[in-house]
Amino acid sequence: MNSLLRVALFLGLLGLVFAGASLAGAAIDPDVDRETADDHSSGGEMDAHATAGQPTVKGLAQAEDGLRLVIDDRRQATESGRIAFRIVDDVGATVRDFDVEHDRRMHLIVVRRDLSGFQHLHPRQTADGGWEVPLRLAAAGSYRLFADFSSGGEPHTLGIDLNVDGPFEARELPEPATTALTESGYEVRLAETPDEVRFTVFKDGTRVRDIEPYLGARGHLVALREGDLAFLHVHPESDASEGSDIRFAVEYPSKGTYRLFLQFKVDGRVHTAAFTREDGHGD
Ligand SMILES: [Cu+2]
Repeated sequence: MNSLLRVALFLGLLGLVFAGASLAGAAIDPDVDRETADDHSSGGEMDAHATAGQPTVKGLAQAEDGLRLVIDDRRQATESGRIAFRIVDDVGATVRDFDVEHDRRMHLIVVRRDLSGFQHLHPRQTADGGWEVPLRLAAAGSYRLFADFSSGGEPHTLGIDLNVDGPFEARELPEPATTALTESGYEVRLAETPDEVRFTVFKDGTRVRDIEPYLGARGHLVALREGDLAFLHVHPESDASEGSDIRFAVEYPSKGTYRLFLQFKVDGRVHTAAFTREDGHGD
């Protein structure tokens, strides 16, 4: 036997050993594969279940579902005290048709990214389909603007940032509390169940019962998640038989810290009460 043949035989044997090993492996692997596949599928089901059970959030994107929020002139927005913006479709054409939602066709929510300086505005539609409204941004910083509207029967909340130059000092988020005072001196108390947030209004220690309709409900609530300013789905409870309570269905999409901005109307004026809530019922 020459050395070349010996090498060839050795390689051949080596090949047989490997083939045998992989055959043995193949005989065992199907079980392993099946187990792995089972794991994956059950994991997938769990994920799908969790996703289906999770309330979705809005307002994290500037463009969604073929619609995009565009600020016409950023400099004008920060310097002239007036903002003009529009919703454009995927070919850049200005969307003109909006549905009435909460009594209006367009709601503009403005808040600095540290969750201070909340504003809720109702812009006027211009002849070209855009929107404009006076906007005063008193302090420097990065602001989040939410255009909340419905078009073609589909509700949308698009978010965009707007920066105001100048020295900026972030405001620390107030501690979680179940009582808040409006600038106008109304005290609002919050009570919460897993499905519902309930607000009761007091003035000088007396319960205020004559709350006027505001935006087609007993109040308006905006709930934002600290950290990414995710905009929560909130539904006013239509049942007004409770008299002075203002109720909403709120589902927290995750654990975390949230800022709730309640607006209600008394004596023809809109009042805002803000609450910090920690660790929603997300699980
Ligand atoms: Cu509004």
